[in-house]
Amino acid sequence: MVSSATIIPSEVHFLTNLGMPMQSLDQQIKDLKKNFLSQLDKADSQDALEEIRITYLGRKGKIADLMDQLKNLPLEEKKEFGPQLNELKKFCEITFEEKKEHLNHHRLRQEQRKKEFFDVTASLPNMPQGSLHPLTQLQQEINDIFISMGFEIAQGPEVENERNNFEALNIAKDHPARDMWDTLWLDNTKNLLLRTHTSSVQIHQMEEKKAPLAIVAPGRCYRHEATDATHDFMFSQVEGLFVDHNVSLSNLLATMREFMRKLFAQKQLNMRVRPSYFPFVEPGIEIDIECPFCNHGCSVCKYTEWIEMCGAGLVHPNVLDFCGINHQEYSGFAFGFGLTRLAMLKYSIPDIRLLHANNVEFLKQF
Ligand code: FA5
Repeated sequence: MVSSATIIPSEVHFLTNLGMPMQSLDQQIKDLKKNFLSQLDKADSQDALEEIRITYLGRKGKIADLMDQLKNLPLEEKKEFGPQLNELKKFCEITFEEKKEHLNHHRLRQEQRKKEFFDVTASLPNMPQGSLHPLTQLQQEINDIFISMGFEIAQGPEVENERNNFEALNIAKDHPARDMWDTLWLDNTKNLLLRTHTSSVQIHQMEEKKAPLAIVAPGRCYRHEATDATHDFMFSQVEGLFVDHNVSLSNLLATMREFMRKLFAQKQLNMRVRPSYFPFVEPGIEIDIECPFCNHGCSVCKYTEWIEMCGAGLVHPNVLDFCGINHQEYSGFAFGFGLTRLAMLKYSIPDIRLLHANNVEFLKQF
């Protein structure tokens, strides 16, 4: 039994009402703070908060109780614990107010939500929606058709060198056929240019993959040309290339026929083949299709009932050899058509320049 006369203040500061020594004040401050925070954390209503306020911060609360007991301490210890208790009180008051504000905010949000009615079945107001550019739409459609026929989609650089754009395609430096492709040169000394056709992708693909090969390469081309309703300085083409044993013109025509049938929604369009000249194919042809928009002539086909579709032919032996493919063993067909011109046909676009004019009114139609 410890009597009050034997108490050494610095060791045991308080007596219970049974005369038992209590924890040191230091420990009580720590415990109080811990319990206060833990109860505050759990409080989820204004009532629970009010209870905590009364228990800890009220006039007869735990902090007030500790303050009371401070009076009985010797001066030295008052000096030590006084500021600590003040700090504890301030800390508890601030933390309490923060929690109160947080709960208030939360309650307001809940009430707000209850008031708001969210109708998941309501239809949206007329919101402006973006869409893919018509050229992109058509390119994706064409890619899908060729993929379904077993072709791979390939790409090549738009900045090319003279070798890939001309020489490898059997168009030597002084070849008169170069006039067919008015070229935008980037750097004459390094022979850099903007590719004039996607046929340069043939060279990359054949040199890289050799034979057999079945690729389709959509992409932008550039020409040093004056523009009008059907000619642009920048336009898109789609190149096709198939190399294997015994490839013939029949394979080319069957591929083109199937492609047209799929593109123009199962319509059986007649094809017309005309001889033509491109240095990188032999023989060279041009393929026309029956106009899909009329029976007896219209403004799209310029009343001829035929529309020029693409340049094509069997890959020239010189081109195969240049790319390291033995022309005695392999043969191939190639075709190249204007994607931009096809988009004009499909969507009845009267002027090619509309396609990159960034005119929202025009683009909204697709
Ligand atoms: C060529 O570019 C050949 N490379 C096509 C080819 C590939 C032939 C494989 C044989 C084998 P051409 O210059 O005709 O050919 O262009 C092909 C298509 O590109 C044209 O039919 C046309 O649709 C489109 N085109 C050409 N110049 C322009 C232009 N300035 N603006 C818009 N489209 C164009």
